[in-house]
Amino acid sequence: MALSLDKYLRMSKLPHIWCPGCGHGIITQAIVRAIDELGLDTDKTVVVSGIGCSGRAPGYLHFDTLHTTHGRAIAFATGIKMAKPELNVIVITGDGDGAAIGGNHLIHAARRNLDLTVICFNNYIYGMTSGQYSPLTPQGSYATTSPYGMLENPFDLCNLVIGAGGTFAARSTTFHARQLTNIIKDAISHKGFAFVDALSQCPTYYGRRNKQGTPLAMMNWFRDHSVPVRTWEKLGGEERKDKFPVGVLTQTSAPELTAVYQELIEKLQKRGED
Ligand SMILES: Cc1ncc(C[n+]2csc(CCOP(=O)(O)OP(=O)(O)O)c2C)c(N)n1
Ligand code: SF4
Ligand SMILES: [Mg+2]
Repeated sequence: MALSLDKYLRMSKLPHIWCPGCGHGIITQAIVRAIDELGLDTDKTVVVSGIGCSGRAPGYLHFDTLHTTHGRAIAFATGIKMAKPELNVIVITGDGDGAAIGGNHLIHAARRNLDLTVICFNNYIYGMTSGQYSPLTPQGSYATTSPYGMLENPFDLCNLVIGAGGTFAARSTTFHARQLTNIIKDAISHKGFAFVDALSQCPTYYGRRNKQGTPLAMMNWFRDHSVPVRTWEKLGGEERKDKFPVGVLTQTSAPELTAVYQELIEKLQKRGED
């Protein structure tokens, strides 16, 4: 379906500065399509980012947007949502921004079940600063800071969010653009903390250093290593090796922070304690 570009994009900011073949534009498009298909009011939708190539996305989006400091997008988004719960607040973060320097904000927003939609543009690497490893870099992968292969275990960010109390967690990739759009729609519609691990290719740093070939080859790698979540649940340990699940991993219901906070305000006002 054709999108009204003027409605959603700041045309004066184009052309974008992402490298040719970067996956971040595909995820940005999926976000715009999700917003369009849900019919969200653009004046009631705020997009917040930290710093990184991922953090460039809100600059191109024609909403109220905040480009905040590295790792602090969720902190700013928390303030917006607590002050104006009626707004749709979407956070765009990177694997470095959201899992390293901003990891603490992520787990606490999940614990609070605050009604945010957090989309992690996960390219397994610090793209903007030329390819250092992140907490999501797969073990054995090469980065400027892991020239002999990454020694550490990566986080599974969906499982981390679920463990911390988030009530929606899902994963998709730039190969699965239609699925990604649907998942983002579900995440935005979810009442509570919603997290989307959106795998993205960084051909310039991750792909080149790990000899993954063209951007298309990187997307085909996502196709060949992903398993729909229902199939994943039936696989044994050995069958899961080198694979990852895509789809909605969890969606549960629990009290949401702004709603609980509003209830408290009303209760205290009734008692005359405002
Ligand atoms: C406080 C602070 N520390 C470090 C940096 C440098 N820095 C900018 S972007 C970035 C990492 C970006 O990686 P990621 O979040 O994965 O986003 P990507 O560029 O891969 O999309 C870092 C370390 C900064 N801008 N501010
Ligand atoms: S460095 Fe990587 S993440 Fe950044 S714009 Fe280029 S391809 Fe995309
Ligand atoms: Mg990154």
